[in-house]
Amino acid sequence: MAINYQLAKFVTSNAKAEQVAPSVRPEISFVGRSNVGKSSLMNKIFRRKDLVKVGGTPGKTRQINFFNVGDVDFVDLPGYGYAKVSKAEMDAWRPLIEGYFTQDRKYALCVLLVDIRHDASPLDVQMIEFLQANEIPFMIAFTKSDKLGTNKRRQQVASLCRQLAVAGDVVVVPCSSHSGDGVDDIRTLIEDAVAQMA
Ligand SMILES: Nc1nc2c(ncn2[C@@H]2O[C@H](COP(=O)(O)OP(=O)(O)OP(=O)(O)O)[C@@H](O)[C@H]2O)c(=O)[nH]1
Ligand SMILES: [Mg+2]
Repeated sequence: MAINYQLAKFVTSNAKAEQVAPSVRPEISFVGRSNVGKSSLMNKIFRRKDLVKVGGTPGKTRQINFFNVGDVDFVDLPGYGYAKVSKAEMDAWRPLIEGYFTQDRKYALCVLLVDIRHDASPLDVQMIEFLQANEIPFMIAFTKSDKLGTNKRRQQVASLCRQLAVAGDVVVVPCSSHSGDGVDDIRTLIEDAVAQMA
């Protein structure tokens, strides 16, 4: 099913998981470390410059932000693991993300983002375990691929798959919101996931 991204619009921000409205359409969510490029990838997928707020300062997205695109909802979740904030702020993401993923919702696909340049963090591993334990369908997007050459990119994908202990059936896509690398593949995976829910 093709998604008409021209329809993309902001719906609402929720500061608490309990405030989130019941789910009525398939949802595509974006989760990952602070500054990994979640909001940028959403804009790229939507073919919009700044519908989703992109941060110069990590920790920009601190709420659950909902966007609607016709028959599909998109969810920008707060980034985790940004150390240069207070302890209270540092852990603020946990009840939001865990609260969001343990509701009775139409989880079509979670896009878990990991920076292709860096080692995976223990929180990335925990997030994968959490998604698997809750039976949330997910894929992994290795972001900022424009920052590496072809060989290094391939090496990092292999290395990160080992670090994250991803099984063979988990789809991984190197991508870049700057060059557009991998973005069409992610759009196709989203459309397939939505079609599966019908
Ligand atoms: N080179 C490069 N930079 C990127 C890419 N995607 C995002 N960035 C940059 O990375 C920074 C963070 O991007 P965001 O999209 O705000 O990241 P986020 O994951 O939404 O961050 P939080 O909301 O803080 O969790 C910005 O300065 C972006 O311009 C990419 O594909 N390539
Ligand atoms: Mg963001």
